Amino acid sequence: MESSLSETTETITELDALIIGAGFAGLYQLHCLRDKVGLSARVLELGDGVGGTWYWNRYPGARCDSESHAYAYYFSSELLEEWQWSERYPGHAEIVRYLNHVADKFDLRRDIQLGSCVVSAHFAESENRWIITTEQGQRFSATYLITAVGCLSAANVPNIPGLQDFKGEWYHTGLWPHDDVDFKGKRVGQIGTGSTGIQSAPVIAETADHLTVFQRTPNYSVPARNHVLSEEFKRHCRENHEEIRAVMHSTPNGHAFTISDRKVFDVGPDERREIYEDYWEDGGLRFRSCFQDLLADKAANDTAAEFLKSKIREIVKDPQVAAKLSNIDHPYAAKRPPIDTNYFDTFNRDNVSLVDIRANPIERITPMGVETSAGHHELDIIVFATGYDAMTGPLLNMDIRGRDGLPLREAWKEGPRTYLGLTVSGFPNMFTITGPGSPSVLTNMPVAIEQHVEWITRCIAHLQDDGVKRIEASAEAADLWVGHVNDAANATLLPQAGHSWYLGANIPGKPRMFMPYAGGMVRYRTICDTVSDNGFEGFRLDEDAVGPPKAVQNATVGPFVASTTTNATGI
Ligand code: N01
Repeated sequence: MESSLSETTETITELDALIIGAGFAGLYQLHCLRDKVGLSARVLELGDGVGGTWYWNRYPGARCDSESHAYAYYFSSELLEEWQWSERYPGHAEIVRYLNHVADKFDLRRDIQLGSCVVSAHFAESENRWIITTEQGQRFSATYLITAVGCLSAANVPNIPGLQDFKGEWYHTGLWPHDDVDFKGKRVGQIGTGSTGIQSAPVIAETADHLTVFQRTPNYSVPARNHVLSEEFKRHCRENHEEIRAVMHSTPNGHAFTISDRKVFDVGPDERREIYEDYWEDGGLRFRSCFQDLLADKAANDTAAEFLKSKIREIVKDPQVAAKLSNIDHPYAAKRPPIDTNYFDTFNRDNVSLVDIRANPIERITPMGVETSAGHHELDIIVFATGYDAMTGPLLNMDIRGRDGLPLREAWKEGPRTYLGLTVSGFPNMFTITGPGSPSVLTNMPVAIEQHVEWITRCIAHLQDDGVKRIEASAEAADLWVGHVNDAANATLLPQAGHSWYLGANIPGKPRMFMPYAGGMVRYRTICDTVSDNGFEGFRLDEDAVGPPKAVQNATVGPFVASTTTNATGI
């Protein structure tokens, strides 16, 4: 039931469920809670349109690295049969069109409030409700609070001295203006060479007078080999979506391709090189499916790393530039590996230069450009492709307080602690879609999102049916889960990229802790199902504890984790 209560001076809107964010996660959560469970629900969205990450990430070259036929909701056959993607990888504008289509098709807009920035959410224990306030001065009271804020939505603009005095224009890729930025005739500096920078540099270079790429950490990249989809492939997807979904649900990363059982040293050097060549030609994230032990065995990984470095040296004509680009210090795919369209080729252009800021760090931004320890670069535009305060940033940027007024920031001062990545001890009736401790960014995101949303929906429906007023993860369950998340990461090479955002290492002062769950989507789904099938193990329902969570205790990490995380990927 939704109602507005007039208080002395202010109005508070009462809801069953309040959802923060109108991206893939928030839209589906609204549909499930409103149309399947029958709750009054509302989405508050900061942007002026739906789309979440894709509403903001409109930077040049922004395109999803998941293949389009897998980067979609699979809960509705009708939707799968009526929507057709145009290219192998969907561009940001096409994804925004898709999400708008979903919002219309399921009549979601009437319960989405755009332009609404949530500043606080406090649990009022005496009322057993969440009180949510927005920057615009609105107040809401809800039984359930669901955060659908995305993992990569808190832009990280590095604190480089002098930025405020820069006389040119500057942009962060994750907050790209909706009016196009014109690079024509401009000297552009791009800071950052992660997945985003690798997508944007080739496109910026096409129109800029000059592009200077400031590289701190060189990166691997595999060609995306994007192309327009044939009518035959589109028909295949429409007619076989059950089978495609079955593959996506059987793989650790939620993609629509399977991973070879073969290990790197099962084959000799010549055959291995041929295999790498074939997958390089095929392109995209599939490259990592060629062997199953690339993220489990450093010696195996070294062979892929050397292959990819040799490709950089082949493509880039200037040996000094090639050396800077291929001087990569981490195992392949231990940081989220990018895919690209002409990234390394871009450095063969006359109007592109590479500056190694590992050797010569940026000292400050001046009114006219960027000063490194080796000299000054005059610029008209600076593009920060410097990433995000990932996973925890979007949650901690709101003032969320649980039982006894405990701030989430305090509860997580030594790093995020969740149970299943979906709930936090001390924060009753709150759910975090793709929260830290969930597989999320190590998977094809829509698959993880559908699973999270459906589990939360099942949980809330159970509470409603049984008249349970409050659910809260026990501290013991959260401890077990955090331990399991660490064990799963440590069974892989992922923590060996010491500067990765997976560890929070990109944000000064952020606690170092491997945040996503690296045990694979299949294992994760099984654990979540076991937890709910056993009456929500590890939770307190009202005052009664159900536990301890045997599903987690039994989820040992071993060869399964090592082999199945080989192809962990992000969005
Ligand atoms: O951010 P990043 P991103 N001075 O953090 C550099 C997803 N995604 O936006 O490595 C100088 O990976 C930083 O250097 P270093 C995907 O999950 C998906 O590229 O810290 N440089 C690095 O080079 C991805 O992983 C898609 O040494 C600084 C870069 O900036 C995630 O988003 C597309 C700096 C940041 O790389 C984030 O990717 C794009 C500083 N102070 C992204 N601070 C699709 O699938 C940071 N850097 C569409």
